Amino acid sequence: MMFDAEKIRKDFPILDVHVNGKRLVYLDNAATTQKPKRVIDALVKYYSEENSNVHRGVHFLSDKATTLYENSRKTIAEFINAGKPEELIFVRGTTEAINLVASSYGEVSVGTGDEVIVSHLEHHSNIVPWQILCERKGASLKVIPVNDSGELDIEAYRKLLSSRTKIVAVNQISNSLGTVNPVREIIRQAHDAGAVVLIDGAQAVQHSNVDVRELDADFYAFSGHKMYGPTGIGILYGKEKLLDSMPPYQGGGDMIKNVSFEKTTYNELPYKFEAGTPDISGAIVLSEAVKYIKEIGIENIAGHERELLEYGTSKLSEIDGFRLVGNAKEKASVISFLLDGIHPYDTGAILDKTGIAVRTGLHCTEPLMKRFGIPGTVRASIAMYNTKEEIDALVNGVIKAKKMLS
Ligand code: 7TS
Repeated sequence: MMFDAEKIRKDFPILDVHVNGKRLVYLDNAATTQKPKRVIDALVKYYSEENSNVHRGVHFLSDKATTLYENSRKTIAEFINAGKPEELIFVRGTTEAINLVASSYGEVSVGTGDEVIVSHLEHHSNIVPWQILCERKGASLKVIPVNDSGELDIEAYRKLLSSRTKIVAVNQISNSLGTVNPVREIIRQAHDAGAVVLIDGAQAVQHSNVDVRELDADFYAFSGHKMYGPTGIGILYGKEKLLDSMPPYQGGGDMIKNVSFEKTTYNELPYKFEAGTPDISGAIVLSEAVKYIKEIGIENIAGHERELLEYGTSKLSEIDGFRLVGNAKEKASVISFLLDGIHPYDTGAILDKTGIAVRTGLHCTEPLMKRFGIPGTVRASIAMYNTKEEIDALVNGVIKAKKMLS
């Protein structure tokens, strides 16, 4: 298929919105992506024709909702090449997925004097749950350092690994800088040391081909809303053997086999980790987003985004006083930058006046910003529906902001 961003744009109703009298240029895709009409329609269809609770009733609609919910699990499992649909747990998002692992797997695997390794590139949601765990267990948190280009120091990582290391948790693609981390290598080395690995794929599944079995990831987490799906739904993938060995994360309906006041027994995977009524509509609609991505082709999406990333980086770099933050050799979809002497928030506010949506600030990566000694960045993040014209608009907006603010 020939990639045609203009054609794709027509699938996203919100891209016709005007902001401050200007056509919206949406470059805040790392925060959340917009939704194609078929995803929106699937949500309306669910509540108009299919709504019921799952795994409960004997009636027609309950059966229908359950089938759609479980089919969705299959579609998403295939998308990341999981071994079995049962290895996918529906959660609220990446944050909840990481908390589940830190809380449940952490409970049985981490003890006093043990170590958990994260990287300096992590989102707060892949730092704080591990800190809480380490505090509770008397374990310590170790950090893989990052170089001036925003790449992980793999040699230093090798030295951090030891028999004390129980868990390594890193992202596949950095939300702040766009660095693509060598996760296959990170996983291999962790396994050699006897540790398990959680990959935060929140910024990876929508930009690159993810194969959890090829990576040999033990856990893999991502959010529906960053991959053209709804908010409130995400996935925790875990190897069956690990998930089976873990205690429940939350107690309630659906996660049990039998309940008595003397002894309760737990349900099998994946239900053991899905207490209570889940986000049924979210789970079903997420598979619609996955089908959409598959039809367009993740390689086509990645190719288009790479072109825009290179074009934007080179155009912006021509601007006097432009400073790119993060120039890793392997990068995806994120241009983080500063203008000399200008606060990122001010640049973002001027861009907003011209209809351009970017994010400014710390991007939930405060330790990383501290490492670079900066108050944050302006971040333009690219999705499949962005165009060269929009990148030109960003470049012109940045030139304008610079003139107005310096
Ligand atoms: N991990 C990474 C790498 C992320 O980029 C984010 C969200 C999360 C975890 C948390 O995901 P959630 O869906 O559970 O909230 N990142 C961003 C961002 O870059 N701007 O806003 C949210």
